[in-house]
Amino acid sequence: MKPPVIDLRSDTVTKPTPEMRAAMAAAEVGDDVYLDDPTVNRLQDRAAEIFGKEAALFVPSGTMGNQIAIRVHTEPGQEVITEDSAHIYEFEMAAMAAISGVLARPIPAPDGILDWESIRKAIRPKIYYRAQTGLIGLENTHNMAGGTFYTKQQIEDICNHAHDAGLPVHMDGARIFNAAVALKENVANLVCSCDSVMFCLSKGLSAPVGSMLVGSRQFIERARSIRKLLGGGMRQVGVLAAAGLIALEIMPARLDEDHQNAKLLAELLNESPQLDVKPEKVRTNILMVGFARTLLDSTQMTGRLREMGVLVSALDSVRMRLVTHNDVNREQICQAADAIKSVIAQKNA
Ligand code: TLP
Repeated sequence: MKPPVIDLRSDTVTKPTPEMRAAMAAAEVGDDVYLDDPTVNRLQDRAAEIFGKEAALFVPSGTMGNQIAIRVHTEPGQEVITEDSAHIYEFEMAAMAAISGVLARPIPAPDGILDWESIRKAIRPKIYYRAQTGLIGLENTHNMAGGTFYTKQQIEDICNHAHDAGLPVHMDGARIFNAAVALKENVANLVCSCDSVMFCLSKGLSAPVGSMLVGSRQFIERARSIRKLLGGGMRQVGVLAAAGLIALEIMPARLDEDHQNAKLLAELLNESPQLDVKPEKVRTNILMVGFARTLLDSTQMTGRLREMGVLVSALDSVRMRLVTHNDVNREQICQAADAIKSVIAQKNA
């Protein structure tokens, strides 16, 4: 029998747990466009409560959640300040231009973590013929920087200054629970100064589908109508919300295991002098690995690993991303590290 594939491409690959499947089968449902789905309503109430915000909205994807937030916070012709490898800028098509008529104003930041000084310099002067800054977008954890995170103080500093300047702050918190767990911080405290937060149920929390937007009641009311405009008004979606409730209530408590696995993987790979890994920077579940010195390109690296049953994501020709999650255990992490080392050894031979 072939051993199971070890899929480290992303935590989006997680399958619903047996508890989720049972809850999905038993879910009470109704038409959510009429606000009649009791399970969706329960999920939204719990998300608002856990995040310490007035209201929440279930959305089909993280991308839709972020884009709804941008649309609600901005006017066409404005700019959104983001870090220059942020998901809203790099991986959501040019959705903010297509849907909201705004431009991204990307600025680089060490480890993907912005500070007020760099944001302040990117804010446009209030002159009528200049595009106006409409929103600041932060990402916690930061995906492309390797799961780095903002602390509560860093977020608060940016938000306080932004609010003084009359600007809202949206948090792309696709993996906000990973940040909260790594920081040993309550998630509501972590984001209390943000005007809106999107977080994903479908990544490390293992739900099959869905993300949440949280914010003020007024923000969520507007978000609900933009969701409908985008075709995201769902009907008996309590079957998904039931899995989402388990993701929200139960799954954050186990994320530390993923963080430990990512650290272990980083340490094992760091034993190879031909790989660039920084174990000290691995604090959550994402690990970036440079392999230029192996003289393998990413097609060779990912292809050979695939043949050995290990899936990884190529970032460019000499870097790959490995993400740990609920469907990969410690033993499989060791097997994946062995597979990567043996691909390098074959090349050297
Ligand atoms: N990230 C995916 C890919 O799109 C890169 C992944 O495999 O990591 N914000 C952040 C920070 C994300 O990492 C993602 C997905 C999203 C938003 C979008 O979520 P979905 O995929 O639900 O639209």
